[in-house]
Amino acid sequence: MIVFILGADGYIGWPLTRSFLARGHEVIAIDSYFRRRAALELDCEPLLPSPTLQKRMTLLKERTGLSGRVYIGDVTDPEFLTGLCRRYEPNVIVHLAEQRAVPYAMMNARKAAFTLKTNLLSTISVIYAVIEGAPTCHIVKLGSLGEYGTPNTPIPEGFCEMTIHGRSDVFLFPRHALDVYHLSKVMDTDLLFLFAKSDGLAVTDLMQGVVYGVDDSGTPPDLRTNFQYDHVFGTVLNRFVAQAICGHPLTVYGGGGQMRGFISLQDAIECIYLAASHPAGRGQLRVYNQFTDTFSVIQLARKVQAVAQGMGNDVRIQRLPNPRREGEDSFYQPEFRGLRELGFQPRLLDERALERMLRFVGAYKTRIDQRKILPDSAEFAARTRDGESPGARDEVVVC
Ligand code: USQ
Repeated sequence: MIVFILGADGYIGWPLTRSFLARGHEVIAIDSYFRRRAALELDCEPLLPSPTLQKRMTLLKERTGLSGRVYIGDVTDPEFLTGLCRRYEPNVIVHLAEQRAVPYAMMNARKAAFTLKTNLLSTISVIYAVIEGAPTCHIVKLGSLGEYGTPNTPIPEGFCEMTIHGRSDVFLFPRHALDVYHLSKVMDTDLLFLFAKSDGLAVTDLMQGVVYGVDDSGTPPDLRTNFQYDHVFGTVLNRFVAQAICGHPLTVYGGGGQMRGFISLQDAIECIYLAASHPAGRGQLRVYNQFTDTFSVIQLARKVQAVAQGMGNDVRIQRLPNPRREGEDSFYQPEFRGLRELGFQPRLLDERALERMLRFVGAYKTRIDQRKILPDSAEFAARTRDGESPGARDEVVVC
């Protein structure tokens, strides 16, 4: 297959690029370096220094003989992407090139607008690039489980049948995004659904849970993907692991009853690969939920605490005022069938997986900068509903 990976410099994008290349596909790796620049601007640089995408591709070729083409450019520019589609006629476009951090989108109006603009314009640009440059290309789009919110019903994979006054039809399952980032993903899905119907596009929208994990499967250090533990780009489990290693209390927001789906980096790559190699039909928006486990945040913190303590670390858990508006202690039951039917075999988050992460991050302990774990008190207070700062509530240590 000829595969475009948009967002190839990212946490998922780079190992996904390696994975497609290793399986013999032709890869065009595209990135704008937005996350690199934003991390620099916000002083939230990742744990591992990573060479540029161009440099990593060169290193990969030197070490393994595998090689893909790299383009640095902005995929919200339709001419850029359409030009590349006409030139290479890809079979698949994997679209990961979005602003993906909830805290970033919550920082201020400019960043909220940037998130909406980047995510929607990149999606419409992908749609037109396919229509004008590669009409049979399958679009694989990274959506988010958070598009659904936490309804008090099981969450089907994208669609549900409704009967109103005795008449039935199939609809996109109602989405209840609770923040601007997730709302941008809802609107992405609506755009893709529209053009699947109107222009016969083949689309897979992957409703992915929170991704965790490290690039530890024998990858040389300068070819590893990044690992963020900071308060903007770090996702919760990666953050807890870094916190356990450096002796910072695990930062549970609110009561910790927020439920989420989780998936490891390796499994996320496997799922994207499976979806890409089993295309959706023309005119079809196919939706898969993509996660392997569900936990509440406090359950996750307790798991990390137990395993890290077993490895000799002293780990406390701290409840902080929640800087987000999100439901706690909700019913949460997303369905997970489609990817299994394609042959996916999930690896669950068990003690061994946590131990591996802790060991990997532990090797970089001296690089963890504790100042990046939380925003300063004023910024934190500005983000919480009632203006509480981390110091404003007595520290609660739960065991
Ligand atoms: N949380 C804490 N403490 C922390 C960080 C997070 O309690 O130090 C909580 C948050 O309040 C939230 C949960 O952990 O309830 C997950 O937060 P997160 O930052 O790990 O993940 P989230 O903001 O939900 O977004 C991430 C990715 C996003 C992806 C999404 C999948 O950044 O790109 O779409 O996971 S999902 O959450 O299933 O929608």
